[in-house]
Amino acid sequence: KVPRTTAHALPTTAPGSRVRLQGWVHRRRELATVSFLVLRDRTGLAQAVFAPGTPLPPEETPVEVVGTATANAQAPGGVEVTSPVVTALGDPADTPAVELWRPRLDTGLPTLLDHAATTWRHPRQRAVWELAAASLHGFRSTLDASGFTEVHTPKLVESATESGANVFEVDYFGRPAYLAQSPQFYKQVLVGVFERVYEVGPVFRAEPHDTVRHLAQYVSLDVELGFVEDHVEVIACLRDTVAGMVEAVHERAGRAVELLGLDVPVVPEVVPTLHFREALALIGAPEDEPDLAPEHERALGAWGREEHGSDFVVVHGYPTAHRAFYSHPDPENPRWSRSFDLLFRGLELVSGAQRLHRYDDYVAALAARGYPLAPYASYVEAFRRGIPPHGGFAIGLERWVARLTGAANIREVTLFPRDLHRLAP
Ligand code: AMO
Repeated sequence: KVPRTTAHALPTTAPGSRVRLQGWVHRRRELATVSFLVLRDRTGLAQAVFAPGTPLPPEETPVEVVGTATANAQAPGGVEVTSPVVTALGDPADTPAVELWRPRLDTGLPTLLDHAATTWRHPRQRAVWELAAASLHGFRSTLDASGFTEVHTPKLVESATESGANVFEVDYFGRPAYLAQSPQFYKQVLVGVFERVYEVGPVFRAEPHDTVRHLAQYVSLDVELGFVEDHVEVIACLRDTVAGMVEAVHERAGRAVELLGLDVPVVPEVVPTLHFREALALIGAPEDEPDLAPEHERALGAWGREEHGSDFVVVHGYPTAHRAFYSHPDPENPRWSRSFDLLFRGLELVSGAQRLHRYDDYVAALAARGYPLAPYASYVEAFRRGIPPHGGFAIGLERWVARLTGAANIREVTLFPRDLHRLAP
């Protein structure tokens, strides 16, 4: 059998040698004197030249092309396939779905999502997933290099971690269970086993509102580390992790960056950081504001850019009463917590905190919020088994990619988004 090659490798093939390529019919061009078939595979585009009138499969049909590598300055990469034989390897793609994204990706988002099986083949769209994959590689390799262990925790759980409001209930062998909103409890408990852990996995939020930044299922990049002094150490770990993600985007997704014309951010050595109180004062919001609203985040993003040339801003010290019960209060002034958010280009990308780590503090924190202890029993019990001071954070992968690419809607950078209205494809 003729050895298989790829579009990327074709230009390095010795002229005159026999080649075999597999991919999709990207373009057919039928002229009076010659027909061209541009084949697309995972590595790029390659051109095959046919005698006029040769029947060619419709665009987007998976095909095999066998022929002779021949130099031609006009072909992509300077080499094309001549005397080719083309064989369809699957059913031809149905024309209407394909036409949705040809020649431009200018169809409405719901239609693009309805036909994700073909619309996501667009090179610009595939570039988006390459950015996500490269970022994940950077996330993992940075943490691996710092002694973290990757873990996987259950997604079917017995209690809500991030307040009960937006949790999906499921039937678990006749009793109620929930889809995990976060690996929060497990990652904390596992600090007691591994000291440093991270998890990449889906989390579920029954978000009742239609917004451009919320999904009902997203990929959470969770980190937790033990033996920390305070949240400042956790923020330093976050800074290095995001810097590692950026580095991997340059190293592994350079083609995607170029194709999309992206302005990849630089993560400053020291990210501009404000206490929650300072942040409110800076943007002129009332002192008793419980949280930052989206317009506050945008204003802080603009401040970071204008005053510090940074796409990133850390806000720490959110009011204890309005953060998750596991957040560690500031020992100097317990009204504020040792929690933080990282804003990226004016949008919350990360939440994190130093956590409580003593059993009695958990019992008190739950009681202070009027939560019953029972649903949290197995989690809270773990703090009687020797959990050191610790903290961590979670990065929303889709939010990261949305901000990186400038996508107006998080669904544009989610392969198969789940939201209030969408459960298929
Ligand atoms: P939080 O709930 O703030 O924190 O989530 C962390 C990050 O996840 C992303 N995110 C979302 N992305 C898409 N759709 C959603 N519905 C959505 N909700 C959140 C955001 C957000 O910053 N357990 C804590 C983390 C921790 O303290 O370690 C938590 O889950 O980018």
